[in-house]
Amino acid sequence: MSILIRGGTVVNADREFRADVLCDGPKIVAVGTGLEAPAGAQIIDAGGQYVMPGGIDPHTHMQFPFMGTVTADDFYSGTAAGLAGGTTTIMDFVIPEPRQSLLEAYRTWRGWAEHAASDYTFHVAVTWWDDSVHAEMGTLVRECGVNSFKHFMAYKNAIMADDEVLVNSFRRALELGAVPTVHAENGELVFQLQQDLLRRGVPGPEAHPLSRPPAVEAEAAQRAIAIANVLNAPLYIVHVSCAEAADSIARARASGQRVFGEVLAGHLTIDDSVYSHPDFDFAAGHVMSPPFRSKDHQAALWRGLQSGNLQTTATDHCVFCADQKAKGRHDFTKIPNGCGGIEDRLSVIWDAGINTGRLTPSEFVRITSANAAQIFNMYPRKGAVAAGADADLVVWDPQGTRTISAKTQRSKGDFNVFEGRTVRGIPSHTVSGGRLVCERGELRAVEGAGHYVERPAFGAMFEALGRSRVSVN
Ligand code: URQ
Ligand code: ZN
Ligand code: ZN
Repeated sequence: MSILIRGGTVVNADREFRADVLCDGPKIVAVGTGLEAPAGAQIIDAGGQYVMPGGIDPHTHMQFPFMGTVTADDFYSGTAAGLAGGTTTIMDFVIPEPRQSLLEAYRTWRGWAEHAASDYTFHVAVTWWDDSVHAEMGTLVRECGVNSFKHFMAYKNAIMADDEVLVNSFRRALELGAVPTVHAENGELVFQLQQDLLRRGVPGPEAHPLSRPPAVEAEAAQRAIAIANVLNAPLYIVHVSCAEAADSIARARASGQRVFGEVLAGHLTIDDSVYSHPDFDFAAGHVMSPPFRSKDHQAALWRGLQSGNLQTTATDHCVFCADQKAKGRHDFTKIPNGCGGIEDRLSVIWDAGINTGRLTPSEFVRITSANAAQIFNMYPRKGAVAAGADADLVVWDPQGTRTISAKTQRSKGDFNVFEGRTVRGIPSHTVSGGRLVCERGELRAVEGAGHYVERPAFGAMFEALGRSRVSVN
């Protein structure tokens, strides 16, 4: 089956140009002007619209067992929601329990993900350390197409990685040509601040941001950067939410360190006033970590994206419904942490980034797909509109509008942090793996149609980093 997208403006990370795009089966086979439609081809009229690489969300949690419950979106509903919003690839997380085999957890997540409607790939979390973890990281990289490992510096008594784990795992990742990534919050400080707040009689969701102030994130981000610097390892910091962490990344990059930062659509557009809302369900619906911050921090995150010091945008799609959030009604530390957004990320960032003049369309493509594809070694298979790339595309109507609401979303969540926001700039068509899966809001996602994306280890860049380590020593 072929699809010809005719008459649009193709937007890649490097430039915009007028061209038709021809897809044959799962691949783009031609990008150029005046392309002929093969017999039987489906034709999409992209006149007045942009044709961009489908979004890559580098940070999601589908069907994730966390804080005594499981996220509401499974791999089918979550990826279907993504397709509706123009996201065609997710990077989810395999998160082993402490002492659990990484390979066993990886196989479990692979099984769950067979239901995905879009392509998917996995970061694997390192939550503990011994020789078997060292060995299994090697197997994951060499045999399973995993080239990134995640470390949670928060969530004490659960999945938190201490400095011993960080140092061992960063060192091993470098040796293997894989990218270490971190959730940067000082888990000990969070734990102690939480206990202080409960003791002082502040058990509601308004205590959540008080237990995780920017300094707690800043310390962990700086520590991870320092560890990576000593080892000469690259580093990717997920959901950077505060100016201090963004500044640390900018400083490290200015000194030649290979550090990357990810920003969430929510952190760019929602501020911390949500936690003082009197309605528990509303405030708890926004409980995620790091928390939403004040507007000054939002401005710093936008500056980071504009300057190129922060490279990717994500959602951390991790959906819990009101009955799940209610577990923490009398103790905010028991509110499952996480919010949704996979269906809304592209529109929210387009509306707040392009319509305000902060970003150009090419910069939009960089931060919503191309940079993630490059950092995690999927480029140009993903993140580019080019012959030979996967036929994962979004036809973007810059004048189309939509008002976001939990009532109309595809996600199984019953809450939406962007509720009531009217965005201008929406997908008119989403093509995933060469199939038209969403047309003007009509979703035709197919359970199980997505494929696992193997991501090879890095070679040259890491060899160079290794050499510079030898010369430093
Ligand atoms: O920390 C994360 O990334 C996960 C566990 C989701 N929850 C969250 O609050 N961000
Ligand atoms: Zn996190
Ligand atoms: Zn997360």
